[in-house]
Amino acid sequence: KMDSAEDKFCLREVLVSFKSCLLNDDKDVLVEHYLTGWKGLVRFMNTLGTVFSFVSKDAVTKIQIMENYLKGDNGERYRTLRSMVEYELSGNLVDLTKRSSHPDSGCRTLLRLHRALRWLQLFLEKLRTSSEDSKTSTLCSEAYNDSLANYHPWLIRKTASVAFFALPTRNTFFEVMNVGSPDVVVEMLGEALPYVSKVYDFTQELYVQRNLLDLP
Ligand code: 1PZ
Repeated sequence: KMDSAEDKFCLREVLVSFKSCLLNDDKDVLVEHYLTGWKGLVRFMNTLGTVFSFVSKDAVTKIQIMENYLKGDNGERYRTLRSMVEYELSGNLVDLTKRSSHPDSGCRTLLRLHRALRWLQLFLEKLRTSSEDSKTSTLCSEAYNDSLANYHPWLIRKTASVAFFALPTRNTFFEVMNVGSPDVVVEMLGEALPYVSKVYDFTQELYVQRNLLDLP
């Protein structure tokens, strides 16, 4: 079937990846689909302009690190978050206090994406419940200050807060999502965000249990 909308970017599909990565009654997460979701988010971010390329570059680097583990000799151990954590911890493959022999463990790399997912969750929830005249830069920096900013040094916080002013208006933002009218976007977010929350909550719980939330 010919469908020109098919190859066009759509945020709905991206958020659906976060639904499809949930396994075993939300008690595990498939790494491959988690990364598919992230690649979609990066694509979306790149449509917002070059100002955000310093953000997407870091996300791409981290996605790449995780994909290399998946493709590597021990790829099977990286199939789900639970098995990755189990494998890396039991093999002493995680730097717990200082980056040294395992500076780019799957656990610490995924933690960075996990913290960023919290930002995304907060930001999209703010967008969903915002009024038409809300400023995206304000919503974005509020979400950032309540999440990622706590882990970033001053220079990155400063750069991020300047970049937020380059964000398009709420309406333009909704248009680039390529989902439909603002009403439809709001509805889609209401359906899809619970899946992002489930993925976030599972990961958070796993990291709390194994005491991994402060990995350097
Ligand atoms: C839609 C507008 C996009 C706004 C994005 C808001 C987040 C701004 C964050 C800017 C930080 C990017 C610079 C890289 C920072 C890294 O030092 C940290 C820590 O990694 P380490 O140095 O320890 O290896 N990286 C991160 O915190 C991961 C940041 C990923 C950001 C992805 C944002 C997701 C955007 C989705 C857009 C829909």
